[in-house]
Amino acid sequence: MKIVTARKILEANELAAQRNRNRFHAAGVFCINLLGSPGSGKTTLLEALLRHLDGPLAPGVIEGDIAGSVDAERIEALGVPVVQINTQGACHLDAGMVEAAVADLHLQRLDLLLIENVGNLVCTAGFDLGEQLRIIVLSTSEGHDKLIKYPAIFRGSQAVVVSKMDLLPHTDFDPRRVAEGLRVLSPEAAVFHVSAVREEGVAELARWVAARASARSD
Ligand SMILES: Nc1nc2c(ncn2[C@@H]2O[C@H](COP(=O)(O)OP(=O)(O)O)[C@@H](O)[C@H]2O)c(=O)[nH]1
Ligand SMILES: [Mg+2]
Repeated sequence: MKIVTARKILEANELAAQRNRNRFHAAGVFCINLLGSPGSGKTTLLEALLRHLDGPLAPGVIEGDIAGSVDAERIEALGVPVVQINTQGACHLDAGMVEAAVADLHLQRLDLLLIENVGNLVCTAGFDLGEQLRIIVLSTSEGHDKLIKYPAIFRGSQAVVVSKMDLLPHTDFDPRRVAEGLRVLSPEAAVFHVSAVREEGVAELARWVAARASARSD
């Protein structure tokens, strides 16, 4: 019987992530891993962000889902190159899946690659995809206690988008608790308060993403 340990899987992932990083670097592509719970608003945020990134940055998207292609269809409708990964049950993307998907994108034509990970706050945290930046989307309807319950994913993120701010008056979500949690888990993380449906806070996030992307390519 052959037993493959989690350590070996993670080592293989790290090698694939490094290959992805090298390819992104060679092609001048800035890569973002977008994380969050199912339904936190990742795709809606991506759509809004893509509408605001109408400057010189050419974007491409990888959509990660267990099954289906509804999110990729939403991105395709915006005229943005997109590849859908179906993980067929796996609760996270890994670097090998991204490596395979990238083969279907013309990396040389892109400046920015946005990867929407599978909706999950646990498994996604442990798999480097070769990205330069992790952004986590936390919606006001999920509760501010998620930083206490899922610290690893917040510890590894450089930005938190508090989404669905339009719903704030209908919830007990306290944005100050997010700031408090981040002071411990990721003090340097940027925080954005966004309502994608009202297009509020999106321009600020788009400017920050564009600045980070161009800083890396200088
Ligand atoms: N009220 C409100 N609803 C939102 C917002 N963003 C997304 N939603 C809704 O939340 C649900 C899940 O959104 P989606 O973007 O598909 O989430 P994902 O599963 O994280 O990609 C959909 O019904 C969206 O219309 C927002 O800013 N405000
Ligand atoms: Mg989605």
